[in-house]
Amino acid sequence: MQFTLKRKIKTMDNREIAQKFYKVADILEVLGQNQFRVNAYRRAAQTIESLPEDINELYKQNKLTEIPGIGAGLKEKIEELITSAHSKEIDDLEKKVPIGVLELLSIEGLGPKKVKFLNSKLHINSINDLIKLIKSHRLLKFKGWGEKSEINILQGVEQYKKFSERLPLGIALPIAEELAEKIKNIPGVKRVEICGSIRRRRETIGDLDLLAISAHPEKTINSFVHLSVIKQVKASGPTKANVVLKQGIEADLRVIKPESFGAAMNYFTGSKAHNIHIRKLGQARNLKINEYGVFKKEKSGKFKFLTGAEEINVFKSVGLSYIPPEIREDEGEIELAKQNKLPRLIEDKDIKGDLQCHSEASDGADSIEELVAYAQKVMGYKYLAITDHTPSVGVTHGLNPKRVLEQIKKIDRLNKKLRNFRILKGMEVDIKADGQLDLPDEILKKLDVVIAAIHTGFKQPTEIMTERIIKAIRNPYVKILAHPTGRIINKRMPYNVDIEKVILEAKKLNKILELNAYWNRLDLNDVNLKLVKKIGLKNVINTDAHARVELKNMRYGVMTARRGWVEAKDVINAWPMERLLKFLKKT
Ligand code: DGT
Ligand code: CA
Ligand code: CA
Ligand code: ZN
Repeated sequence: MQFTLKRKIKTMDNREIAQKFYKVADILEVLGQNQFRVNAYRRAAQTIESLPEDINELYKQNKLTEIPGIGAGLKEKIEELITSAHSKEIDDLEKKVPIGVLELLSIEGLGPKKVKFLNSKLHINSINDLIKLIKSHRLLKFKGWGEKSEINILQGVEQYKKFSERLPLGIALPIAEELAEKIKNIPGVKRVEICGSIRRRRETIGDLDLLAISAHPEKTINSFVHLSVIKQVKASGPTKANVVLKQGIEADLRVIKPESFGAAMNYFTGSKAHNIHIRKLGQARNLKINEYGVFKKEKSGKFKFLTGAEEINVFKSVGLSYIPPEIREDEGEIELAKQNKLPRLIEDKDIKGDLQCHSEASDGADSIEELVAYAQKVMGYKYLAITDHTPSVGVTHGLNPKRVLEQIKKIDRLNKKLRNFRILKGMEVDIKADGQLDLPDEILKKLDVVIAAIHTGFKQPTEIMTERIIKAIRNPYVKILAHPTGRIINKRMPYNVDIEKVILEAKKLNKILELNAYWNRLDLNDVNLKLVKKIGLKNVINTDAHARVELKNMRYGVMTARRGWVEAKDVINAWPMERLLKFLKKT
């Protein structure tokens, strides 16, 4: 018998190719190239990012040009990237614009035109150059730049620095999951768990904390630090290592003895405040609790090992019921666990449908049929609301009344053919600057679910913005306010809105504030969700998917809901459809 050894060539996956294309679009834009070409790259990147299939498979089946927006030129680039991880033309482009210049694009308020000006006229090549320039006030000599721009740029720089320290959960979690898989494949490894802020599902992540059980700790650490995803090894010992990953985030791996694994999981999951509180409860019972286990202080003064293999026993040792990681923040969970009164947090399997997604009728990538098939077969849902945009949302090809009526007919037709599933007729109607809705009431009243949302005029002062939103949700047909604060994690602050006032008003009107599950929105956040819970308002968790695969973002919504102490009974899309429809009619 003969074995052939195939050398593994590094190829790029969907996400990596999409990122490359986004970068090319930025470079072309800074170079002042044809906007059409810039858009082609950016659209291709978006499409590839949300493709349900592995682009490497499409390549093998010679189907790349079947991807919307991929012509011969882009196909060639993708082929080069897949087969060699490089493309001559892209490499050359990257040499023309230093990485520091592209970084300037991440600063709010600095678009490609301004960056091009700063780079070509003033030789600004990095954020540090930019700060020096502002401090010298040389910029004031140029037309179009004033003291206001100086202040804005400095604020933008501060914000960018703050943002770049932590990764959004939606980026960090897939990285951690892939890394954990790789560690599991190291010979001798028996178990791997992701702990730290990721396990608590915080919306941004500082570093990854991984724990493992292994038959050969030292060998395992040695294999770990040699994984191809690791860029730099900062520290490495016989049972632990601290590394920097290719994606820029740090990771700690600790190999733990099986008898201590549960205690270590508890310790390294945190939060620190929660840990300190648990340890104090232990002290009151003469127990020492640390990452090795729970120990009892004996009369001799020595400590005797009691337990450590199972995490739940750490809680039991201090008289608590098991506390889910998402709420371990020392914000009252320990007191409730003592009385066995913790909320029953919502789970993925509780979700029965999704009430916000976009079809190709507006700016989505897929047809209603494709979205529905995915919702039914992959997500296991009973219903899906199609909620396309309305015309006043600039580039989304929003639906005017005539097209809404056509879409309603289409959905009625599709529903006749479906079994055990219903498509709900919806719209995400834009709230204009004055609080008016972008569709007339006689159209809205024909829909099963109307969602209102802000898409423009983000800079209004608090009072005006708050009134604008409240005016919109007073419309009797509007049931849900989408992404209520408008924040984009690590990119855009919430708009100026008195969200507490909106929450109180929603309560009066019996309207619902969405928890938007799109990975970089998570809006409402955990803090606001707790406020919603406190005043007894219901929730809805929607993905706002613009392609069928994005329906999978639901898990980030559920994670955030759990952090906000949300229970399934309060989430309207965790209800059976009949109850949901009754509720929507009544509000
Ligand atoms: P991050 O990485 O900033 O997103 O947040 P964490 O929570 O993952 O924090 P990290 O990586 O510094 O530490 C992981 C866990 O280890 C943390 O959640 C609790 C535990 N821990 C770290 N330092 C201390 C400490 O000084 N005391 C106690 N009790 N626990 C600690
Ligand atoms: Ca961490
Ligand atoms: Ca850490
Ligand atoms: Zn959209």
